[in-house]
Amino acid sequence: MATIQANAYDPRTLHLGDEEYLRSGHLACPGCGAALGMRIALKTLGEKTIVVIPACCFAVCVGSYPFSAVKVPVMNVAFATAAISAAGVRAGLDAQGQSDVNVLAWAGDGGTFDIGLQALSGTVERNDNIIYVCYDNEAYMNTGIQRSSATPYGAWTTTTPWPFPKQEPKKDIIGILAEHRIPYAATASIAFPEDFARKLAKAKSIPGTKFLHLWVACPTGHKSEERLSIRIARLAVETGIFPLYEVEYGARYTINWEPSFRDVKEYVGLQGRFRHLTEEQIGTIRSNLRSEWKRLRAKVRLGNELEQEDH
Ligand SMILES: Cc1ncc(C[n+]2csc(CCOP(=O)(O)OP(=O)(O)O)c2C)c(N)n1
Ligand SMILES: [Mg+2]
Repeated sequence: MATIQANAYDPRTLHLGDEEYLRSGHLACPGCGAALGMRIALKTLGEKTIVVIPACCFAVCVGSYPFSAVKVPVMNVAFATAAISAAGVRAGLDAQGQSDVNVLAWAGDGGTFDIGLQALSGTVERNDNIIYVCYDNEAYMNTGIQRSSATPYGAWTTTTPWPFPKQEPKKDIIGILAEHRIPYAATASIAFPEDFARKLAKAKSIPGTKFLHLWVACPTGHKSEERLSIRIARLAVETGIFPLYEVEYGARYTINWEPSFRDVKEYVGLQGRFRHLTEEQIGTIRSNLRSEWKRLRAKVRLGNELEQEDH
């Protein structure tokens, strides 16, 4: 039965090994959450992995040919094509009988929520056997911090400058993918590496398309201190702004971490992109958060009901 497995994982169970697949000397900014995410992802998936990266910060982080900061093969592809390019790599590997090689699409929020969504939708609909990780820094960071549909309400970006911060809420990407009846979709955070690693390992074991939505801190774009990246990522979860949960076949929802619901002021207060927010706007974030959690808990209940009816 799909019950809430609140705070279900044990941090002591994380054994990722000593092997590093993301070398020091990569070109990520100090405090970059995506670099930490890639480090954890490759340690979990291992050397039999091919990474497909569209235009995004990470295409830069890896370095330019003939150099690479990543120890496994990397393919750089056009902005909108992460999912279908990864599916193509998968098809080639399968044709060669190399079905034990993981194909990891690693794309930003702009390349996933916006420009790559159509290709991703097609890949999920065909259920191509890839792991897709969207590292979400909540804007088009590589080209100078432009708003994406993953940018949260109230955030400053260069295209939502003060006094006109973003007015629209963040797009519910997991909801969209769940409605495709994707075998596995989950959110994850760099501040919860055990949970992220477990989800990657689970994704690896399931055939078909798997989607992970990884929240990452971005000191450059969020106007935050580099040393606070993990604290901010943790607060995104603990305030309830970024819930950790997973969905199987679009129906079975499981909340993986029950937050302490710390006040959102703690989270926004550490990021310059929210510095202009009024009390009223912070109140709007609080009430949006409450209604999002109601929706999420309703989805968990619906999943439970459907499962009980099936038995
Ligand atoms: C078709 C196309 N349009 C625009 C660009 C320019 N471009 C390169 S990276 C990027 C931003 C990507 O944003 P996101 O996917 O969120 O990744 P991030 O840079 O934040 O890591 C843009 C707009 C491009 N390379 N190709
Ligand atoms: Mg981005």
